[in-house]
Amino acid sequence: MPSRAYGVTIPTNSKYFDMKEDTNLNAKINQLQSLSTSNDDKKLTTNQGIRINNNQDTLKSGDRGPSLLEDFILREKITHFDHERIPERVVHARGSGAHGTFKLTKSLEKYTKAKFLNDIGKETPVFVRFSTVAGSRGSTDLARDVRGFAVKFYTEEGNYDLVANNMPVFFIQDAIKFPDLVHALKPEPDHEIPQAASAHDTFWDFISLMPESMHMIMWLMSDRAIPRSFSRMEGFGVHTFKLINTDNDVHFVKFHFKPRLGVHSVAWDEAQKISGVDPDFHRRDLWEAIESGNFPQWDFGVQIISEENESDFDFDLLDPTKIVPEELVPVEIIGTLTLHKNPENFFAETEQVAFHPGHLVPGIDFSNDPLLQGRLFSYTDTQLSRLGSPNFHEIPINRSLNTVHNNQRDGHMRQQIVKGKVSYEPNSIGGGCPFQAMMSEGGFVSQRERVSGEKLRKRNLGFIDHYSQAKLFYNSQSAPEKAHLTKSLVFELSKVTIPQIRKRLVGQLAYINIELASEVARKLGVDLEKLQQPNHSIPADASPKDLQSQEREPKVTISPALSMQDTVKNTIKARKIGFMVCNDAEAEIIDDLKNRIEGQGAKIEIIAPTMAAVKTSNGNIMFPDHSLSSTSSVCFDALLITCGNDNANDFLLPENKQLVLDFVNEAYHHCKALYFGPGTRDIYIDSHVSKKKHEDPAVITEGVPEAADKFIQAVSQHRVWHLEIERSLTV
Ligand code: HDD
Repeated sequence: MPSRAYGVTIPTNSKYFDMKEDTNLNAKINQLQSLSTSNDDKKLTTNQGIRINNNQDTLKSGDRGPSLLEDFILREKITHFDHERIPERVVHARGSGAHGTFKLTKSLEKYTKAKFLNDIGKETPVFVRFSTVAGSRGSTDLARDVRGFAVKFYTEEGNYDLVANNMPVFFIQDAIKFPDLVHALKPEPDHEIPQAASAHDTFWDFISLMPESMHMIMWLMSDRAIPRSFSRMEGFGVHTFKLINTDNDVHFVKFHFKPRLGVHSVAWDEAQKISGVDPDFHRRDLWEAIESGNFPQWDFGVQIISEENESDFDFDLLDPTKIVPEELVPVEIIGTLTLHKNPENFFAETEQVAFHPGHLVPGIDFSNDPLLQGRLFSYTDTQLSRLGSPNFHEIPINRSLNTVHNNQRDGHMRQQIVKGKVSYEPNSIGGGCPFQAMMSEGGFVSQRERVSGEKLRKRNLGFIDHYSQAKLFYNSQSAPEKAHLTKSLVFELSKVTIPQIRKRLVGQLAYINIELASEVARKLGVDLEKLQQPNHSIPADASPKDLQSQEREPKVTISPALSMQDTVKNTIKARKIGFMVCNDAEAEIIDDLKNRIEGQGAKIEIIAPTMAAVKTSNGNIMFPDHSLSSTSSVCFDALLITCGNDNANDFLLPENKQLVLDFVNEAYHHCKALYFGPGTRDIYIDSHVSKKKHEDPAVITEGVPEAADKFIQAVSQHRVWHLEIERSLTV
């Protein structure tokens, strides 16, 4: 039915309404739909359901006032508005979510009784929220930061949350240090600067005194911290968890999400510019990908380790600053995660969703990782202050599909109306209900584990090798990745104002790789030779025997799985390609390129000199998506440019030419694929591209054989990072 607002009729076949037609319903989405409402074709009411006749004028004494206190419509509206904010998350405040489904493709029944991991083909509804960590709710998506990757599985046995990140390790080994880490990372408390950035004194002060962070710092300084999109990031459960089967056998497990589109990142210079041009870059990408049917997908995988093999590694499995290299324990793919539906309402779903690593189902259990153990306290606690009530599980997005039956009662904003007199156990009045479930009925039973030991605050010596895996990560990177990592360390530390902190950090780098440390030292003006670095990783009371135990030879020194260079590069699906077009451009070429590229799942957006319609060579009219001044090359994965003949080339007009050259030059320096179509010779000649000295597979000019295929191939490779230096020398 068409809807009307102020005389404007919005046709029901518009995109807006199309996206509301769900072809991807699942049990959770059905549940949410039964709780949602729409204002279409409805009369305006107060919160008490009374129809409102005039929502534009306050009730006044005479038409020039004063306003009357009795105006309950005004009071209700303003009171509600005054209270419509809730505290943002203390970390991970900036986030974007989507609904989807997890489909099991390989049974894990041998290892776990968790039903959603048993029957091949089983589909479990999920809600996933991606986030940055440091910035506040309105901060940029492109901050250099870890990304949260929190997945709520609405299983038939209750909610299971995998509260993961896009990096497989963490900064600290013990939860007791989390508030210190976060205080150091967040804007400094005196002036609340900087927003969403780790490049400041307090963060690096803390890190330079925290050698256990060095492995995570390698990840954070790599391009993994500036992903191209959420759909091109890996996800990791970080901790070692346990799987338990029906015979109560225990296996350790590490969880992985591997993106079908590969792991790809933008350049740091690009990230900073995107933060200005489109701070919602990742959120927009996720939303648009789902709306256009390019559903983001990940393979879900596990690394399984038997209890007997727990001590086989040169690190402790409980240490969250360590990975289990895939070369030692391969990742077995057991299912697919697909995100296919955007939320209907950001606040109701993405903002109010409450994750918790302690939301478990039978068949999955915690390990004794001290970081995980502390998290188990923190997440419920934070929801109480953020969502304001112990009834946060009743908020629609948090409701389990399994109905909830217990004796918990009352509290702020209680929704469920539980019948009867009984809210205690044991009882006879209620016939003993609700009954405890036996293990065979799906009752959760914690894994039986023998524990003994003195009560003490001490770290196990198996946790004190802080550098081997930092080295493993650095050594596994390709040359361009190493260069980016070095540059970002220089960038971050150049923002540190206290020389002592910079020196301390360079000293830490020297334990990882001396060339890396020397290069960073040189650019910071630190004299590496003069640094006398205490090894902070060794506890003051460690004995010589302890020190020896640190020097265990790592079994793996290079891991190809850690380099983004070795990722998936066979698709242009969901890529966003800018097509710069002006009047008289050859229609045939535009149509051909557009059809081919869009046929492979990428999206073309037309950029014209202005927002005025463009008339192509055959007289057809094209409506631009952007004008030269309303977008930027950093919003696109690649550029195509085509114009009319040189005499009538709008791109060469004085008001446009510099903007066009900026577009082309910037895309070139960010190592993107460029296609120069007919009429672009002058632009090519005047741009930095023409100064290149060698063949460049990602610069395609009209007329070369199979130009379109070559362009598509170049886009699928993401970037020509190996040509970055050559491309920057052409300035
Ligand atoms: Fe955490 C949020 C992931 C350690 C305390 N965390 C939060 C979110 C993610 C993670 C993805 C956002 C969830 C959402 O989208 O709502 N956190 C991690 C990972 C960690 C980790 C992978 C280490 C392996 N976190 C960690 C520790 C503590 C916390 C050690 C405290 C002791 N985390 C929180 C929190 C948050 C949170 C304060 C803020 C908002 C929330 O929980 O719901 O409780």
